[in-house]
Amino acid sequence: LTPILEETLIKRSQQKKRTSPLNYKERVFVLTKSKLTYYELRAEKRFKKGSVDLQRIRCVEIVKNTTIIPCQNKYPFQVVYDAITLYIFAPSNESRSIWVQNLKEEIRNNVQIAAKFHPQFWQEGEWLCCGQLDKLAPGCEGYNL
Ligand code: 4IP
Ligand code: ZN
Repeated sequence: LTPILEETLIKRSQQKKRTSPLNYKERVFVLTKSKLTYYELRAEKRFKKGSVDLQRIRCVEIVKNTTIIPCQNKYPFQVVYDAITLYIFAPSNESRSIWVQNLKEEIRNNVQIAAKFHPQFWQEGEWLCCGQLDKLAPGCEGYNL
């Protein structure tokens, strides 16, 4: 499948387990018609680290940042799927806009688009936007595709 977009971005660990570390990794992100996949680049070779089926995505939106971002890229956006929020950091506002725009376009016809989302980060056990302490707490702002 020909890629729609391809760029080196930074991602925050998704912390799928309670014990998962919080860290930031540079990854090559590739968007196709069916998947968002990220690879580690080592010795000029790509190693697949993860992939999200576009059909499972419920929300893609920029993150309104109110804190210091501890990685080089300062333009965050979020990809919400299943019960997980994947935070990705773009190097510029323009790059972020392109990713958000293209992802939104590809998920347009998804059945499970969110009605609400969290506009700020989940950090240190709370949603910075609304102060809710449950990672699965319903979104606090209306979502528009
Ligand atoms: C890993 O930390 C990486 O950040 C993984 O990212 C991440 O997986 C892991 O989170 C996290 O534990 P270490 O490299 O220090 O082990 P990547 O896959 O890009 O290398 P995700 O799920 O974010 O891809 P958990 O929650 O999956 O363990
Ligand atoms: Zn919130």
